[in-house]
Amino acid sequence: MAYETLIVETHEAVGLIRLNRPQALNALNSTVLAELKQAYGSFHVDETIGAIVLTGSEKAFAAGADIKEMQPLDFADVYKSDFISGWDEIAKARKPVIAAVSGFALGGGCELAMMCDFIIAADTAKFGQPEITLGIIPGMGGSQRLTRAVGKAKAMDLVLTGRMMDAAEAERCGLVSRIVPADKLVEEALAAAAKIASLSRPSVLMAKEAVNRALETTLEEGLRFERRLFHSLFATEDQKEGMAAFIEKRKPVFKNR
Ligand code: CO8
Repeated sequence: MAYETLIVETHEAVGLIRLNRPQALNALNSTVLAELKQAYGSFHVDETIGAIVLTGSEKAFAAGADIKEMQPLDFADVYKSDFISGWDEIAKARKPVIAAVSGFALGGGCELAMMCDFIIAADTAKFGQPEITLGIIPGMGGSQRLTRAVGKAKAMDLVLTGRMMDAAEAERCGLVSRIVPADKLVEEALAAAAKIASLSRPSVLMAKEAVNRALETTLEEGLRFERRLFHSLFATEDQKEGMAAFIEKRKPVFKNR
């Protein structure tokens, strides 16, 4: 399928999505959302795809929601259409999604990166929630996911001042999992995604569910949830294969069942 705002490719078992609105630093508008839903949907039904990488350009992952699209809207417009709620579908992707961030990840761009399972940052990356400078606040989860990721002090600093932080600060405070040279960003993200895609799909999906549950529940409930998932994986052929392969000193051949 041809996309207007995305470049979508497959690299063996990995789906690669590049945001592609260079004239607007990949600002997120309704077309980007509709096309991202389409691209995610096609990768999710494709059994050969085990993980997804979402990236932008060298200059910008995404410089936020499209301010030109939002500027004329009034309260009734955004309330009646439940503006932004469509992004929840992107956050609920079942297959693992890695954000590969180079350049600006601001406002909705930072929030989109945080909807992914983890963020690999180029050394040029800049993160921020500058909505306050526009007379609004983060609306795609910035006040919630950022606070969970980096804690109250750093989140308040970023959300109240609208300042940007560089990749090193983002790594120090736990927003990004690793920093790589800008010219190696997509290669490193694809390699991480390929590793994930090579593993047993049920265990990958359950690992993602278990980690996400940690943000939603008590320790006791989270531990119970983890244990039940752990037990259930002993019903898979891949658990037998993975452990047999270890004992026999060979590579496992997973069947994703
Ligand atoms: N929306 C629309 N257009 C944008 C955006 C944006 N967020 N960001 C950049 N652009 C456009 C510029 O208008 C410019 O277009 P033109 O050449 O036609 O004037 C082009 O991209 C290049 O931008 P600049 O010339 O400004 O490039 P610079 O390198 O000088 O500056 C910056 C780069 C610092 C990133 C600057 O562009 C900037 O500050 N951008 C806005 C950042 C921002 O405020 N983001 C938050 C937006 S609000 C938001 O995200 C709310 C999220 C919740 C709602 C989600 C709904 C989807």
